[in-house]
Amino acid sequence: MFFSHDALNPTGNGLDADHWWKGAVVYQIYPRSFKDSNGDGYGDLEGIRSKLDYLKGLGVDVLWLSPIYASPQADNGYDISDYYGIDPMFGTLEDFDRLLTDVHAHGMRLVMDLVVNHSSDENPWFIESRSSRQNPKRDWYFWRDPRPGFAGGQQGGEPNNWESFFSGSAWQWDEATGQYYLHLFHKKQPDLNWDNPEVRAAVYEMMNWWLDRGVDGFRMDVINLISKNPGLPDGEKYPGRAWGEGFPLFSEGPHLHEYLAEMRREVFDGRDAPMTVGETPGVRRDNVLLFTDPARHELDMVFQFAHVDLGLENGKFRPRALRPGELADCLTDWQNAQGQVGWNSLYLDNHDQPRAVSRFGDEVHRYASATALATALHMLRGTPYVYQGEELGMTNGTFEGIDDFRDVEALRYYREATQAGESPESVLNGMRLMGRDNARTPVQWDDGPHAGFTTGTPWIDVTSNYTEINAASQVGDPNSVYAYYRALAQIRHGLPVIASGDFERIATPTPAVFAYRRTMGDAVATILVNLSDAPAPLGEAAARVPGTLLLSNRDLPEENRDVPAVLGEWEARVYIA
Ligand code: ISL
Repeated sequence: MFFSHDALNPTGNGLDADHWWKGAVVYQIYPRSFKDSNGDGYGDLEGIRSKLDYLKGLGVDVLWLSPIYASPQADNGYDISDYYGIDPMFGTLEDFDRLLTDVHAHGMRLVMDLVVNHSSDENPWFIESRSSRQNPKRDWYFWRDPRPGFAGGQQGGEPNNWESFFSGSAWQWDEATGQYYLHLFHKKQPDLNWDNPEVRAAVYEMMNWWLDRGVDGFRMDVINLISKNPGLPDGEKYPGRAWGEGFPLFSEGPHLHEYLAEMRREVFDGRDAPMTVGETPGVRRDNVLLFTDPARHELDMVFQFAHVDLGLENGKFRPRALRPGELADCLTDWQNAQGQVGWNSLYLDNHDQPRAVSRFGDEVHRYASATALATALHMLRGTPYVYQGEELGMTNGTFEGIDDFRDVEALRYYREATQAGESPESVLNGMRLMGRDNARTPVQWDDGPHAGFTTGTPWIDVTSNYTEINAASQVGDPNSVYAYYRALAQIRHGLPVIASGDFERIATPTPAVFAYRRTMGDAVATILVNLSDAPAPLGEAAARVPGTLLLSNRDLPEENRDVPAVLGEWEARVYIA
């Protein structure tokens, strides 16, 4: 790589304390797969604490932890049975406090996952709610009688035709009290009824408790789903489909923004600028500023899904190849939707997505494509998120057969698709491409047993390429994916134009090139990335790039640092003026 530190501003990126999160790089930790300290095969809080120097060295500012609360782990912790407790798999509340203190001592912040669209069915709130129809918490969840003319539990008796995200009906029959309850995800994840003010008060109390303990903000799971259309009507029915289209009836419901503004007042106002990021799958572009316009006092930023959902028209596990330029066009549309008013969360990888280098990049040109994608993403306007292992260029997992998969979504899909007659091998292929387990294999720390993740037996197998791809071999290597991510973080910290400048797409002769400009006053950064494995001409764009080379994923001798006529395969360059 080439990186010229000289262009960086020694006094930082110019953001004030209230907007610190705009200049930050967030690192997502999926704790069960990050680092195991006690040999039980699951990552834990002490494991995270042992890697804080590594994370600080990478240049990240914020750690977001996927859920560590007490949980039966039906959906790996996104099913919470005690919002005030740590799951024993991860440690204790004392371990948590120690971790938080150490994170702060390293000059980093810690953000918790907030999962309050639903709880676990083992949460005392739900246990009470389910205990009788008269229970004071009955209305904390959605309980409904069977559809008229049907017996409870009979097929067709579900109160409406909504489908669960993990397939099958979104309703579960409960024999004891003779009603169904709603679960948009797994049946062990009953949806909380946000229209009940007691529910909202209980959630805000819990959030305040964690903030008082010292956490620095929340990532809010499926927060666009918390207000359902009253009456829970049937969704539109399409021929040949078993379930109706429930999504428009439970996403961005009538009270969503009222609740988010209320949460802001009850939890965040008057504090020291905690960070808030909503996970908002399926939110329409035209509506995004309703969440992120600062004047509305709701959220700092949201995760949109359009780019990770590209090519999935035939179903999540039946992806088609993307057209050249499709990813860049989509990212551009969302930059423009946020404009100068809103703020983006920039991500390609997370714990629900296959590895970006395998999906959008090219494992043959692994270093080049991982760094090209990272350049394209991290130089955009918004806050960049790095998912554990992404900074090493970790790839999709190696799953030979069904026994190698762990994810509840994938296992259920396999059962249903094979029962419907699809060949097991073709179902498995879809899972290898798109399954969430791809992101959940252990972080590859070194080339020792189980990649240094655990001294025991890991809960999910390490990917077989760990002897080649691992942190130990990359940290000291100036030409590693890790070193490149560190440079990207330094640029965000040291260049106001990257931290908060405007965005403008630059036209190029081929769709393979993603070219754009960031501007702020007189400062201009120009980003040129070839997102393909073939050389690509820059055309007229090459003549209009001011300044000098700041960063490239190629090791360029001085005579090759001017803007070229053609970008090589997966070549990335950033110029600064
Ligand atoms: O990965 C998905 C299924 O294909 C997404 O639809 C995902 O379920 C959606 O993005 C919501 O994700 C979040 O909430 C889920 C949890 O399983 C995911 O891990 C979490 O990120 C339910 O809490």
